[in-house]
Amino acid sequence: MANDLQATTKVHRSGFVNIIGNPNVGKSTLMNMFVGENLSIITEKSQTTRHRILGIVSGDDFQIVYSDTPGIIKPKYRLQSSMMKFVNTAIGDADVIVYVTDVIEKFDKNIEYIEKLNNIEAPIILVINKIDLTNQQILNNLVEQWQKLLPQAFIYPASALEKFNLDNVFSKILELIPEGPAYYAKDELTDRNLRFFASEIIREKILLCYQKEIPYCVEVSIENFIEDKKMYTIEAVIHVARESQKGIIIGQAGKSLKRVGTDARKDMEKFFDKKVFLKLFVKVDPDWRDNERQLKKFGYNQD
Ligand SMILES: Nc1nc2c(ncn2[C@@H]2O[C@H](COP(=O)(O)OP(=O)(O)OP(=O)(O)O)[C@@H](O)[C@H]2O)c(=O)[nH]1
Ligand SMILES: [Mg+2]
Repeated sequence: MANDLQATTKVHRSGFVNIIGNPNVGKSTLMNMFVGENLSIITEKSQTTRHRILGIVSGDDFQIVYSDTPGIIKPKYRLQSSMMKFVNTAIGDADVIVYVTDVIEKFDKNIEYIEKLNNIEAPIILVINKIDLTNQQILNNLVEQWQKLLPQAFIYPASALEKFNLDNVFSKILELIPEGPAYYAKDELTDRNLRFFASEIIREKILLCYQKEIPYCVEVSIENFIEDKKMYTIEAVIHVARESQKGIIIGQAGKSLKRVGTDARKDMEKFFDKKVFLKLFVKVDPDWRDNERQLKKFGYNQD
């Protein structure tokens, strides 16, 4: 009887925990570690993440809806403006903000954004990431600087890669999210579909295989995704902004494209736990990064 009463009066907490910060500081690594799945692609190149991607973690009495977001940049073309819209929306609808910095970037980089954070109501957890790359003295200094910059933030030095101190960040998040119902079914992991993950896996391989500006001029769309009991047949188009980039993507005797295809297929088979037949095409869409219609098609809404 007493147990029944306890069960019915148990509080349920839920909230949007939005992960924000400059490029390359480890936002996606952090979200993947919290969710326990590789939902977001991770590379050592900045601007790897282009979308807002949800990762959901549920327990009996809580649901945390994480948002991974693109790194904060000053937009130079429309694609980047859309990426920054995702960040701004995430700042606006957060129950808790996890602002990620690392031990490499200057603590006062992007000072305007930090001032913006000082004026919002949502509680802020500041994660100083990659502490595996520094020593205690440098870290103590950094913590001190951040305390001055963001006095209301709860500061946690951590290493997302080495899962150091993440349990304490998680406990703080649980403490800070408000009482509320589950927003998603308890067994849901993300808001994204299989097509999205297929396109991101291909984009990750492009980020890894090509140098300089090439990955930044590329978008991937899934034109066909046929789900069979035994295998997925996926047809994807790699869009480039200029004719000369098409040749680079394909490579000599098609070698580069073949490598992207093989690496992406292997990762997809792991991620989907299915055999995958992947067909890649390359298409020139002149200056797609500034073309509103194209950007909409790729899931970057301007409004
Ligand atoms: N040494 C170390 N490297 C890390 C840590 N966390 C992430 N990294 C590395 O930092 C690089 C960037 O990680 P991401 O998670 O892609 O960073 P991000 O902030 O999501 O980057 P964008 O999406 O480009 O804004 C990758 O090479 C990661 O492996 C960490 O705790 N320690
Ligand atoms: Mg990222």
